[in-house]
Parts: sequence; structure tokens; C-alpha cells
Amino acid sequence: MSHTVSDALVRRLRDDWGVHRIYGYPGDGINGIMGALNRAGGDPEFILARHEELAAFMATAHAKFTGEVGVCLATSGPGAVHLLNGLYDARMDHQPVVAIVGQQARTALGAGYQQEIDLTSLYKDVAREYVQLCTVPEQLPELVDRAVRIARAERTVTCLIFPNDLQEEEAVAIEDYPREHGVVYTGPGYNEPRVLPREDDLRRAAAVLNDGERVAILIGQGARSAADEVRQVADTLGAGVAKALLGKDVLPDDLPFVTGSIGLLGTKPSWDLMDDCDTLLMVGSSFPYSEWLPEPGQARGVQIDIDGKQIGIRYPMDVNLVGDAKETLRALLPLLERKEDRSWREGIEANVARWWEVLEARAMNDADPINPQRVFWEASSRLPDGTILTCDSGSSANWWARDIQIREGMRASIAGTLATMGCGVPYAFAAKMAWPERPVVAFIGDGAFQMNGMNGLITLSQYWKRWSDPRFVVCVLHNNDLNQVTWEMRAMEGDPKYEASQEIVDFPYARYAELLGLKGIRVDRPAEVGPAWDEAWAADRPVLLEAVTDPEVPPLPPHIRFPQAKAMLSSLLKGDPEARDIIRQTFKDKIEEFLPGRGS
Ligand SMILES: Cc1ncc(C[n+]2csc(CCOP(=O)(O)OP(=O)(O)O)c2C)c(N)n1
Ligand SMILES: [Mg+2]
Repeated sequence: MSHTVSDALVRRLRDDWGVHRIYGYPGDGINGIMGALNRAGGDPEFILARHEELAAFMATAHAKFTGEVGVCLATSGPGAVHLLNGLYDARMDHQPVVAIVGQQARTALGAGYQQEIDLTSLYKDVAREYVQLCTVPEQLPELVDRAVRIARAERTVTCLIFPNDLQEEEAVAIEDYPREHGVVYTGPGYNEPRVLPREDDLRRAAAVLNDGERVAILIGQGARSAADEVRQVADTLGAGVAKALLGKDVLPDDLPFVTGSIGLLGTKPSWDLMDDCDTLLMVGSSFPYSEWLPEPGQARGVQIDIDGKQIGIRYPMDVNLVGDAKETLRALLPLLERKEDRSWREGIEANVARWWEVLEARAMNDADPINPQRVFWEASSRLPDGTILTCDSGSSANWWARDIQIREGMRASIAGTLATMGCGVPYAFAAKMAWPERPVVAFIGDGAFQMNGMNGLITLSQYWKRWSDPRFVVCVLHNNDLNQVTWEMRAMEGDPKYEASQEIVDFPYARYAELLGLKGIRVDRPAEVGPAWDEAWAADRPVLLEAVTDPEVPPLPPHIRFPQAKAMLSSLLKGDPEARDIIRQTFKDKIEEFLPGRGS
């Protein structure tokens, strides 16, 4: 049999770049590539997502949870368009993902042919580091090598576009290339470099950190490989550590000096840490919200980031270190002096201990019918060791960020920067495909579930029997509301709930899962929540745990600013249909900060 450009593509991805799984959806724009995947006999395996957007989220999650490059594949025109949202998620969270898309035949390009979209222009933003149309077989190896290498080196999205007629053409072996002008040779391979700042910059950074009396550390996903070093630095400096959303799994929450998440979804100890510190050390994070960082001028700052483009962009730092988090902190440690006065650290630890009591008390407050915080609180203590957690965009992200206590060995991720709805289920699915022996749980709102979580579950119903361990839970918060935005409209715009845009149709989520051959559990009483989690983790198949939750429990920010309080009041005065319940639930949760256990 002939060896086509598509065969060469598949082999180069597999044999030279270690790609063993591709998420995608077929179409006549990629029939040639599908044929080659078929001939490859399951390596790489093709996973059929039920929407190209899901495939792109899956490729993103594959990159996030394995550290490998994620690959997704879609047909020309509509398929390529559908990939985009998931690819922006990868791009914005700095994940290496290669998108392979089909195109109309070279003979038709420029003719306004059916499904002909100018894909190079369309992808010029999301894949701006590398997007290429392959026009002759000789380009193939160079294009594949560069697409994967640039995705890895730049931690970003790249894209290759293959016209469908080219896919079927005979490949040309590099050995047969004429060595002449205009012909290029290529070789695969990429090794992560060791990136270290210069010695004098390290000394300047150490001087800033040694001078500080109240040091705050903020970590993001870039600190993942440096968890031990962050601990040691925090110990030496007597510092507290707050975590940006993507850094949630970098340090466990049972460490007494870890203040948990930061920002609107964050904790009060993180707010206090930033509000009172005189020195800020930021490691591997581009947390964007200035109002949750120290006031400019309040703190001296040191930032560490592997990417020079990400340095100094969030806070006026005194020293910016471009370097690998682990290597840089290792080099910094011997230069740091242990702070003998531990009072700042002790204050942080006392604050953290008390905060967990506040969260527990808030979770146990009654609501109608179930307090969503309780769903997360009860889940947290029951997470099996090594669980991988995902979450969708919505009110669930608040409780996920705040109430779930990450333990050593767990992983967690979410669409941190794009904050798109729809990532929760495909992320969880791809996590399980990569780590079938590990328990996986996704938290998702009913709106996001109706948007594309349901399609993700159909995808899962096709594959779950392959998993060596069935433990997989999708927890749907059934509140019949696009609740996060309902609250945002109240607290930011001062508008009452707009029922036409916010209410969503009631749907039997657990029964839907049963239709797919999965297990469905529905709870609508607070006392059932804990036992439901036990039942879900003991099941012999993936579970959809539907919790009927109260949309009037406010996702209270850790610190309420005057404009937000004023806007809230205005939304109530303008006749919010839920005004009474809102006031009752807000009061209960606020009370817990001062008198834990008294809210109800
Ligand atoms: C693709 C996309 N569309 C819209 C939004 C805006 N948005 C953020 S959260 C949210 C509501 C989510 O509702 P649901 O999934 O039911 O979760 P809930 O907040 O009710 O828990 C919306 C509309 C978004 N982030 N992403
Ligand atoms: Mg909802």
C-alpha cells in the first residue's frame, strides 16, 4: 500500500513526538487523515468527542494533566470553527496543544468553495505562534516538527491545515529530498531547557525578601514543579501562601500557612494576607485582578516566571526573575535568612484555622433545599486519595475554589483564564482517559451541563468500560438558574434577576445519566448529601450526582467593597423576585464570620 502524506503525519506524531491519543470529530475535510489513523491500528488512538469544542477541551486537559502536548483534529469549515473556544482555553492557560484541521482541495482554494474558510486567517490569533497550510508533501515533516516543538517551547496552541487532496498524496521520504535551494531538512525532538536568572538578580531578589517583615507568597500553576521549594521558602520567610485558581493543586490545603484561593472566588485569609503584607513574592502566576493584590506602593515585590512576557505585568515588582520556578527558588533559598520573629506567620495560621471553621459553619447552614456549599464541603472530606478534580465556570467555581481541601497527590484544573463554560466534563473525561486508575470528579452547573456537559457524558458512555477503575463522578448543581451571572448582575450592575435570561428549564439530570447506562443519584435533602458521595465513590460505573441546590445562597466574596454592597442593595430595591431569600441567606453566611455556627 502506498504511504500517504496522512500516514507520514500520523507516524511522525507518534514515532517522533510521542502522540498516542487524538481527540476529534470526522468530516470529508479530513478523510485522508482518518484513513491513516485507521491504518495505524489504534496507536495513536482516536477518541470521538461529540463536538469539536469538547475535543479541544479534552486536548487541553490532556496537556494540563499529563504535561504532554495535546492534539485535536477537526474537519474543514465548521469543524475547524467549533474547535476554537477550547483552543483559546489552551492558549490562555498556556497549554501546548496542536490543532490539525482539514481544508478543501488545493484546486478549489480561493474559489469560494463549499466549506472553504480562510483558516490561516481564522487561526491567526489563537495559533499566532505557528499556523501553516501544508501545500506539498515535502513540507510535512518540517511542519509537524515545528508545530509540536513551538507548542511545547512556547506553551501555546499551534495549527496545521491540510487540504484534503494533499492528504491522499504519496509522501516523500526526507532521504529522497534533492539537496538544493528551497529544500529544507528537519529533525524532531525538544528538551526543556534549564532557565535560571543571573546571580546578581537572585541576590537583589533575596535582599528584598530578607528586608520584608510580612511576606506574602502568591503561587500559580507555574509553581507546580516547585511545591517543596515554595514550602521551604515560606518556612524560611515566615510567609503565608495564597493560590491563584490554576495553582489550587500546587500546595495542599492542610498546610497551616496556606490561605487557599485568592480573588473573588478566594478566602478571607488570602485577602488579609495581601492586605497586610509588606512584601510580595509571586511565583508562576498571572493572576489578573489588581484589587486583590497589595496596593501599589504597599509592598515590595519579587516575581518569578519562566516566560519573560509574563513578568512585571500585574504588580510593580522590584525584582523580576525570568526562570524556572523550581530552579530559581532552589538558587534563592541559600540566600534567604530565616525570620526569627514568627508573629506574622502565627497570625496567618490562626486566621486560616478559624476560616475553615467559618466555611464549615456556612456549609451547614440550611437553605432551600440544599446549600451548595454543603455539597462541596461534604465532597471534600470524602475525596479518595489521588483524585483529579475539574470544575466548570459558574457558581460552582466559587465553592470549588474555596471549600474543597486539596490533599497531597491530588490534581485539579479549570478553564482559569478564559473562564469558559463547558470545560468541566470534557476536562474530567480526558483526565480519566490519561489516568484511568485514578478517581476523577467534575463539578458543573446545570446551565453548563445543558450547554455541552450532556454531550460530554454521551462521549463518556462510549468509553468508560475501558477504564480499569470506574470511579468517576459528575456532580451537577441543579438550581434552574445561570446563577453566577444572576449574582454578578446584582452585585456589579445593581440589577434584579432578569428571569428571561437567567432561568433555565428543569431537567432530570440523574435520570438522563441512567438513560446512558451510568448511575444517577439525585439528592434534595441536606442529610442525603454525605451518603450520596459515599455511594457515588463506591459505584461500579461512572455516576452523575444531581444535587438540587438553592440559588439564593450568595457566592460571597471574601471582602465586600462599598460599590458592590450598594449595587446589591439597589438590585433588591428594584424588585428582585428573590429579594427575601437573598437577604436571609446572605445574613446567615455573613454571621458565620463573627459567630461560627450561629448562622442558622
Ligand atoms: C461560553 C460561556 N458563555 C457564557 C459565560 C458567562 N457565564 C459564566 S457563569 C454562567 C452561568 C453558569 O450557570 P450554571 O452552569 O447553571 O452554573 P451556576 O452558576 O448556576 O451554578 C454564565 C452564563 C461563560 N463564562 N462562558
Ligand atoms: Mg445553574
